[in-house]
Amino acid sequence: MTLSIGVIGTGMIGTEHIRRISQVLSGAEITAVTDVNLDAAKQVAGDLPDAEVFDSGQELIRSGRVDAVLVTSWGPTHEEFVLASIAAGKPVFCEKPLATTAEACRRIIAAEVAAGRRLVQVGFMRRYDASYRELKARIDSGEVGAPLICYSAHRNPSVGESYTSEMAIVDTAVHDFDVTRWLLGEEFTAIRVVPAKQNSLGGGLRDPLLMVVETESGVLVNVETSVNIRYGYDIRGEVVGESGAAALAASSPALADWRERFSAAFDTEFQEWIDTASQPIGPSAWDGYAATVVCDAGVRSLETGERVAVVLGDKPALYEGTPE
Ligand code: NAD
Ligand code: NAI
Ligand code: ISE
Repeated sequence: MTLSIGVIGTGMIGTEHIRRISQVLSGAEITAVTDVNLDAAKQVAGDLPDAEVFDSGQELIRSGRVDAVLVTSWGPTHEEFVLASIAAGKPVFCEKPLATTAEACRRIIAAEVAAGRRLVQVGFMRRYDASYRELKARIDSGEVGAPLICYSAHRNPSVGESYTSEMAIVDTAVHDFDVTRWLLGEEFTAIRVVPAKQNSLGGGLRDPLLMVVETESGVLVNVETSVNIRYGYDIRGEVVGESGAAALAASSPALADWRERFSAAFDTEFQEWIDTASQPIGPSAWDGYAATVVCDAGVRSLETGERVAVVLGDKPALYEGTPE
């Protein structure tokens, strides 16, 4: 059966995912699109064989032509569309972040728990990247012994004018929080964010940032965000254990952006979602919530210079088993 997908947000990543679903992957078609910029949505629909343009995300979600929803609008709109999809009983794939505050994520979790089944998947595509999967297999095999320290560098060559210092945490490092939490299989308990000497190419942003995140067993995760480091898009990771160390393969030469680095991961992520949308097995609303709680604490740490506790509360039974 072909899955009919409605897409909310036909910007940069929305059009990228529409291309991959309609041209690269199998088992799904794009039957509906919308964007606050309706002209952008119409233009995208014009290139598709059978996609209807809707005036709003809410109308798209209600449509009988939509089996499943893909949310690729900007972060502050995610909560509204994810909640409406749950209310309609439709699977929803939401690009990161699940929502921009922990409170909003809790409302999503409450709605999904009340629905009694998983409907939400969050776009943490690094878990689908071959080099991250290999690193996790090496850690899980015991090759490096018990993990003690983890390094995660997240470098972008440049960012847009609307990018703020806080976005290095909530928009960029959110990936590092999710993937290291998944690699280690542990929740975080505290974070401290320290601005480094300012990159003069960054137009006044507090960039780069160094973050030290603590896990419940005491592992330290050191995250670096550098979002104006002109040489390219570069993602690095290493786990140091009691008896060894294991690292991601470096991209050489450095790449242009996330599209190039994670294209294959996005393909794997979306093929799995298409195949399992009615009972999703990828990153859950709890995973989205856990990452956003760390982001909230990180922003407070950046503001105050203090170490800030990360407090998640109880995990509903619906999400047992995550992080894997
Ligand atoms: P973008 O600004 O290019 O696109 C967002 C689109 O959403 C725009 O076209 C905008 O008009 C539309 N939009 C905003 N509010 C809307 C609403 N209420 N209803 C319908 N459409 C609405 O942004 P982007 O770079 O494509 O990012 C979108 C999302 O994808 C963000 O959540 C971002 O964090 C995420 N993202 C993830 C990755 C990744 O590596 N996984 C990479 C880039 C972006
Ligand atoms: P974008 O700004 O290019 O696109 C967002 C689109 O959403 C715009 O076209 C905008 O008009 C539309 N939009 C905003 N509000 C809307 C609303 N209420 N209803 C309908 N449309 C609305 O942004 P981009 O870069 O595509 O990012 C979108 C999302 O994807 C973000 O959540 C971002 O974090 C995420 N993202 C994830 C990446 C990843 O690596 N997984 C990479 C890039 C983005
Ligand atoms: C963007 O939204 C992403 O998600 C990319 O993966 C990340 O590298 C970039 O910093 C974000 O702005």
